[in-house]
Amino acid sequence: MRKERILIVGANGQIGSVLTVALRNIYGQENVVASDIRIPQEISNSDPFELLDILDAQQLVRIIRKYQITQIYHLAAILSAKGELDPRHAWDININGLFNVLEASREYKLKLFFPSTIAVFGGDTPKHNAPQNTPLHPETVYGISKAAGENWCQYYHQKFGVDVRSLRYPGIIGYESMPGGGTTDYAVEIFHYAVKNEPYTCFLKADTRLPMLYMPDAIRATLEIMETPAEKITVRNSYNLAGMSFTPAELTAEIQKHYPDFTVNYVPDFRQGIAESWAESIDDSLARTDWGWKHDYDLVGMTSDMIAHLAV
Ligand code: AKB
Repeated sequence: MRKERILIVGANGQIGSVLTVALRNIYGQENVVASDIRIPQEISNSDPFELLDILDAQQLVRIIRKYQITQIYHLAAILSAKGELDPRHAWDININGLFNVLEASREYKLKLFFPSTIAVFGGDTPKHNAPQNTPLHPETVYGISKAAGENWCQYYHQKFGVDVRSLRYPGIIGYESMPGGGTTDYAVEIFHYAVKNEPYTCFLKADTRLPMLYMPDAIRATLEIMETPAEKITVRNSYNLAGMSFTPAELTAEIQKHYPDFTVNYVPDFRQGIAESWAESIDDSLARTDWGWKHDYDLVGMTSDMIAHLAV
């Protein structure tokens, strides 16, 4: 059995920073190389770390060779809201960055994890229980790039045998790290205001229902799909993945069980339109059948765990 040496691209991000710790616990600190375009704030816990702009294919290959990498978790991306502010840049990072990773995976026979998103769905996707296989007409540059990325992953698997696995993440909520540039970010920010007993201004309308997943479930799903025997993976573009769905009003009501005086006011901005183009809930039955996916956290469990960790 070959020893796994893992490279995480985008290791400073919301998911990357938590996934790096989880992978190091499994494979050993020295076997999990964190990389990002910026040096992490907590440099003491970050070794081994390499600076990497994912558009720099030569640097990527240098790192792969230096550490004899066997797996890549490619988490670097520009998310939905930020992508709309500079579509060309978002396309460049999300697509050309992926190309560099796919090419390296082909050449060095690496196993690859590619995160996709519920943003691949568009206004013509069924709102409830969005199916695994449905026409994808995304309405953001982020969604367009991820839908294209899913197809490129499937192509590299079919043409070149690259062992690529992918999940369509819903909004991810966690206490360890902050999201950046997404439409579901409110569901993390709101907790940081609640525990300080400060009012929160939400950029989505109170009744905007979106699919969400708690970080421990997201990390476990990621580890599980990567450990599943290849013959059980029947989807090589990206698996639907679900945990819970709620509105800002429902989340506020749940938080108010812990902080009765907590208040939220609603000032929707351009992110409202993005949210309305996405499905409200997701059918992830194929992930459950193929590799045994099962979420642990619902709205009640996630809320009390978030507060338990964030409250001082
Ligand atoms: C976003 O809001 O852009 C992301 C996502 C759902 O992929 N959190």
